[in-house]
Amino acid sequence: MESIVALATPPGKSAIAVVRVSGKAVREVCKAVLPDFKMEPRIAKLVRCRGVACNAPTMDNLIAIFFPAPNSYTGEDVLELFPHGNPFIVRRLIEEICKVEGVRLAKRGEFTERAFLNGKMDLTQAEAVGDMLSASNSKSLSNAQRLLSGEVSGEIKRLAERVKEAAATLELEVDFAEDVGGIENGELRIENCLNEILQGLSALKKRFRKAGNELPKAVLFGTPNAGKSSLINALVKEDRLLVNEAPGTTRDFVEVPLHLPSGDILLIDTAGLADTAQNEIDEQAMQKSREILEKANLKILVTDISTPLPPEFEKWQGIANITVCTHTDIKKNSQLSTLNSQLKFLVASPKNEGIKELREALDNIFFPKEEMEEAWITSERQIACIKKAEECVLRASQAGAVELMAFEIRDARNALCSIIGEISDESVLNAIFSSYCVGK
Ligand SMILES: Nc1nc2c(ncn2[C@@H]2O[C@H](COP(=O)(O)OP(=O)(O)OP(=O)(O)O)[C@@H](O)[C@H]2O)c(=O)[nH]1
Ligand SMILES: [Mg+2]
Repeated sequence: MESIVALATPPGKSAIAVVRVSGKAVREVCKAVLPDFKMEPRIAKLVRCRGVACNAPTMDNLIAIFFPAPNSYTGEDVLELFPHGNPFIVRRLIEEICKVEGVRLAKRGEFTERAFLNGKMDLTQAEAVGDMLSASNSKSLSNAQRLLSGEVSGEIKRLAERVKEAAATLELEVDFAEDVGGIENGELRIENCLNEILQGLSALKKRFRKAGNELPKAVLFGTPNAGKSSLINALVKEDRLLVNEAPGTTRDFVEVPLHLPSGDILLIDTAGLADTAQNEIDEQAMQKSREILEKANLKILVTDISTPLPPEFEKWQGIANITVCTHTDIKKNSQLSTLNSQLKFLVASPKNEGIKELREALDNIFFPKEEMEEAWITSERQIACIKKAEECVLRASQAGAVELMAFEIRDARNALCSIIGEISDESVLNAIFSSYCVGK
């Protein structure tokens, strides 16, 4: 098998970059580009990297770590190099490495694919690597770690084992039936066994939660000049958005990431809404605001409490999840008592008043602190296999003929084994690993 090389960090300038090499040619690579490297296993060494092509004695001084097979990420010899994060150095380094015979650029996810093929992890764990890279809050991260540690694959293996036992029980029943000259299907002990498996599968099916690659959206809406953009600036602690005393400052909706203690969300600023539009652009801007509001995970009504409430206020409160009253530094208006929203916050954005409390509330709303009892399953592929296994077991339990039953049980086991990759076909592996980045 060819050896592979790739940049494991994002392209571009950075303090350091990480270049990974995996495969049999690692020793040759070291000879070619790191002439002074002694290749002591798992010890980071600062070494000279030779600039072969331009005849320079040194291209960079970098940190190198050698992980001999099988104790490496891929299970093969692995070399990890940490050059300066200069795209020119990185490109040259990779070019030099590719000149070594038997080395080529890695495909997307190929390091993890090799880890799977070499038995370093099963397929549910390999898929969890993707979750680890995309988790944007502490709960998804902790779930990805649980999947990576093999929590779900352990359960799948136990169920697959039960299905295997069911098949063995079925054989015994058949032998017994032949000995005593036939038994009623209803009397087969296998029924209990299948019911137990069905319960297990149905419980697993309920644990599906799509791993959201998109950040949850909180959309701010309200009248022009209510203080929506100022509020976002205060929340993200940066003058990120244009703020002005003239109404109608924000036209297009703008997305701003907000980093909360338990995870990231997107704040979306919108053009102010009014009963009637002043002109066509106004109308288009408001239409955009309404459209984006439809897609919100949380609708935040922003209202200037120092001015009379707008006529649409009651209607807006009906659709809002929380209400934020701005301008409380100017006048804490008696209108406050007419706000019936349970979730109501008072802020004065330019003075940063009430902002900390609102951040904490958003953190609790988006990332409630409930305990996670079981790791949830994030892969649609795994759920499809669980459903298939369930259908097979159901058909087995309803099959009259024993041969048919045995056939369905075998299919159920195959479906379970394909979840963890004990059975896998190339197209499934391609679909999984090609979604990863190069170098992972
Ligand atoms: N005193 C005070 N002024 C505020 C507060 N919030 C916003 N402002 C001011 O109100 C004006 C309008 O604020 P913006 O944040 O631009 O309001 P907006 O809702 O984004 O307005 P549009 O983009 O036009 O819809 C600016 O002059 C802000 O400085 C507040 O809590 N207290
Ligand atoms: Mg604005």
